[in-house]
Amino acid sequence: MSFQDTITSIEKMEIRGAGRIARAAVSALCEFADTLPPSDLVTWQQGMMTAAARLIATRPTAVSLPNAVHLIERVVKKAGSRDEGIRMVRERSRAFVRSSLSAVERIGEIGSKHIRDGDVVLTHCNSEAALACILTAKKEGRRFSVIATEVRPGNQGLLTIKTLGGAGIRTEYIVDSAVRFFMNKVDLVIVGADAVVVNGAVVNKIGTSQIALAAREARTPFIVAAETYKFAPRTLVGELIEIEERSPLEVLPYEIAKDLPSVTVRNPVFDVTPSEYIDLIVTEEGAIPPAMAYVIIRDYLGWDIIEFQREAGVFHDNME
Ligand code: RUB
Repeated sequence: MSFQDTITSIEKMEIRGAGRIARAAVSALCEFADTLPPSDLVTWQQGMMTAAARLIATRPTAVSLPNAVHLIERVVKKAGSRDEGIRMVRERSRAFVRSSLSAVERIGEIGSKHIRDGDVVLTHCNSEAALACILTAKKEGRRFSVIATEVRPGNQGLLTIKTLGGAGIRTEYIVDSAVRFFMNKVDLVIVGADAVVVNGAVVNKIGTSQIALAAREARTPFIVAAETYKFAPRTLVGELIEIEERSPLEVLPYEIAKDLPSVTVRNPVFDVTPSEYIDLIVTEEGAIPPAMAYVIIRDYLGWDIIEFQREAGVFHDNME
């Protein structure tokens, strides 16, 4: 797929889900590195950085996207020549895709342990990390059923029920507003994440926080499945995660909206679930309580925290 095709597909949500977006972005940069016309190193580096910025701008909420793109930017900056840069980008991009896929598999192995025989598991949206837990539990021979939400307005629930149905898992498909109605029969909620912030709060598909609230009220465990590259390092220095708001036309067709000039349709597509409502975050490095999110950012993400603090102006030399 060409660089421009990837940009368009992410914007139109043909490529969607935080992990898939990250893998598509690094693959697009790999392809782009090769196709830039012959030039000196600096021009190539500038071209790559512009492309990286365009990719990051496609969807603002999934932190996996800037995290993955940043890995490529780092090798672009380090390259001693254009050829070396292209080679390093290729290696880094392939390594990221490989490690992302194996992270999802590992999360499946760890998260599946929380699903017991006879459980009813509720999931929201279409998360490959959350689904990995469910599919692995099925492969391991456990007998359970799933409740999957519809996920208005994008209907990502359809993708989820196709995967669950394809795996022969007994599934009930419900509208988003029926979650509380069913919560008392749910044993476990598993969702994915677009971002995990330093205090352990999780940003995921709109509606996730309402589900967490209902789960808390019913004393139902609420688990998040998230690769470490979804943890947001910039939240260490007080940056907030931007919540994407998409076109009102995804919610209400123009034919209806045009006759209602006083009605404004709002379409935020993610929300924030506070850490108090989350029992566990399953990463490829192990399952952690949300309060340990800082440790993941510090120890596993490989980001230079001091570099961030300097950029944000919160670093003092005596902290070194
Ligand atoms: C997708 C969504 C998913 C997370 C995690 O939103 O909220 O739960 O991205 O998915 P959208 P994964 O459909 O708007 O991209 O585990 O696949 O990375």
